[in-house]
Amino acid sequence: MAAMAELIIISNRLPVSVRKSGNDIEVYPSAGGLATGLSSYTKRRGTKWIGWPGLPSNALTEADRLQIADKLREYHCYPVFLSRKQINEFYNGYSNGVLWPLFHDLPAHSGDSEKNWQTYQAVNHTFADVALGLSKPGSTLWVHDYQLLLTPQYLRVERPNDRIGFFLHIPFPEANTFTGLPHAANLLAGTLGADLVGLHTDGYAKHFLQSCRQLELGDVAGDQAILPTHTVRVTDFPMGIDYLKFAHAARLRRVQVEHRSLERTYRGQKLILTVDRLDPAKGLLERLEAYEQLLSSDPHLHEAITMLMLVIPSREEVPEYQELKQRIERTVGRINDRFATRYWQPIDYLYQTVPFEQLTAMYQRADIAFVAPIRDGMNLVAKEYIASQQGHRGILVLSETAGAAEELKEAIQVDPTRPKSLVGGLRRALTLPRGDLRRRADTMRRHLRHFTVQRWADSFMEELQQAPTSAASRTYTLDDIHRQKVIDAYHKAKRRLLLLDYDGVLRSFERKPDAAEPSHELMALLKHLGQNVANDVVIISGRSKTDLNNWFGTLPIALAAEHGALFRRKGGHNWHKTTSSESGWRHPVSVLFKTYAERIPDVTVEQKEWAVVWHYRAASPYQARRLLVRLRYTLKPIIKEYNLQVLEGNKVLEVRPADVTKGRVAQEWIIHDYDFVLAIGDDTTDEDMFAAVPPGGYTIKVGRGPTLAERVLVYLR
Ligand code: ADQ
Repeated sequence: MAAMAELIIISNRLPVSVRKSGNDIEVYPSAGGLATGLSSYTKRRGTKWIGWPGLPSNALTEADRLQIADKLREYHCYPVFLSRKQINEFYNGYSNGVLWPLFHDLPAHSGDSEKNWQTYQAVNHTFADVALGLSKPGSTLWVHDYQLLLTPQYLRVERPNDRIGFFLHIPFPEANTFTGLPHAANLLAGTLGADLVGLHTDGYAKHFLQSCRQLELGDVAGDQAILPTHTVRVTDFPMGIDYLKFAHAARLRRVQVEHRSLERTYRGQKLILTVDRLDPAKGLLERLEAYEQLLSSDPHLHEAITMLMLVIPSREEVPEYQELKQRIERTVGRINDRFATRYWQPIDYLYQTVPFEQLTAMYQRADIAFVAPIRDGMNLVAKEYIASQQGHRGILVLSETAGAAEELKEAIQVDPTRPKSLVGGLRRALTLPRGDLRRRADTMRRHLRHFTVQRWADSFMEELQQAPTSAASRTYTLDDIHRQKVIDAYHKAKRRLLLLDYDGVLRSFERKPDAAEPSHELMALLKHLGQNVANDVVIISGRSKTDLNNWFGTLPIALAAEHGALFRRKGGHNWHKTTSSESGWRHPVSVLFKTYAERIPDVTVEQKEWAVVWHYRAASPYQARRLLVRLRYTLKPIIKEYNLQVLEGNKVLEVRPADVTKGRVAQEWIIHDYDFVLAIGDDTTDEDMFAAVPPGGYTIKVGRGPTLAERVLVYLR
């Protein structure tokens, strides 16, 4: 865990709930995933958790409030009191009537009124004010979820130098959907008050950045949104579970008792389990209908299977949720009426919160977990089920549209909107061979054991601590004054050298490297600069000479490929190599890279003339990161033996001879007499180039992160 300043967590609800009984206030912990993940932080002095305690303030006397605040303090919690009207407009109205459905690709229901939006803003402000009042400048502030999208910005205004993180627990919709929202730009600008925005999947992060682009909020480069005031990193942190808690639950006596009771109830039956909050996004009706179809088409299953549907009450004040509850219950009734026999009822339906012991006993007993939300940010139930399974016999049927599907590839994945796919998924789950079940479950379990919720919280915190504070990035920002200085120096100079990186500098990143071809405007600009006899323009890139030749071969500029292993002078046709190394290293490195690439989808191995590259931009970031740890380790002896270097670029791992650097190739030009040298780069490979620039030259890094460059570029127009 990184050393850290005072931590303030801000979320709509606290990790404890408050109940009023008579004149007394009772506070009891409600151990959700978030509370578990953050428990090692919340126990420390200086950590405060701010949120609504769950009771409208109208129902509370002044004495109640004092009592609540007093009791909450024992849990490091601090209340934000909200009136019934505020809860109606901010929570039920705007958060759950507008944002929740839109973010889950569902039709919005009530709540899209100006009044609700006003209250949403005001309440977000109140959360920020309470947090500011309880913390000192220099704190770390971590805001959670869609109810508080504007809070980071309100905090930022008062605390330009604090570290502010934001995590979204629900999906982020496609940019075209999001930007259709009347206040989309305000909401996004609000969230961009943070230094780090975390989402469950890489896809959601992409949608977020794409929305920034569409709404012209800052410049987007790689996974960063670069704003005039600070740079925001937007990336995925898939949330895990408290693995050991579920894996070891079977040892608890109360769990064993529950389990035995379930064994008795469902003796001889295949048990299909569903566990969800009551919510339109969870696709409960669709699942019921699929089950009905299965029973009607496969009569041999009658009396041999049961569906246990556990529904946790949620947002009971919202009319749409009340209606949904009635529809679910009617459907359950209808299916039971249609198929029940004297000895068997096809669906057992429970509408209640159940204690942990009972829930895990259900997970253990279930043969199939049927997790088929229409859309879900992550879905922890899927993960909890896998972790709880003891006999390696359980199988997970999982929506491809749940965030968890990106990690749990071995689940039987289904399309929750297609009844055929749901029924097919259930049928497959019922007939999968035992060996196959075991293999799938083992792979998923290994993943979950590693990527726990504790690790999730730690990695978010570490990343947040690494983010440069806003003030630091402002100090190095290429502001108007400095930009003018560079332009003036350029005009005064007689011999100029421009050293330019390509990807991430002249062109933004694409998922597939081939797609990042230069625009017509860029080509025209390079041509214009190159034609000037006073200029030497050099593109120094990690790309192959073929790519560079194809794109820039006809321009009057020089090219350096493969991070400086090869270069071609302006107007020349021959490529020269800079390294003195032999090529015996290539074979062992390639074999290793290929072996690792086969373990996960969407990783590719590129063979360059002087490098072998492992590309993982398109792969699941978590799986890729996990493999990278091992890959680096296995590479070590080879690196030593052949005097190589490992280079970690933007979602690439590259191995090449140690004497190949952008700095070394830059020397081919720098040794000549220039009175203006400008180098622009964006990643660690460009640091060698910056280091080679003589005093008086200009070095600019695009994006954030530690750098030798003199300035960090904010506007790239
Ligand atoms: P939820 O929509 O609430 O969370 P989920 O991730 O499945 O969905 O978490 C539900 C939690 O409630 C689980 O930990 C489960 O054990 C518990 N639970 C469910 N039914 C229960 C019952 N009847 N009794 C007791 N406990 C029950 C939101 C997002 C998700 C995202 C999480 C975390 O919608 O997509 O995964 O936040 O970020």
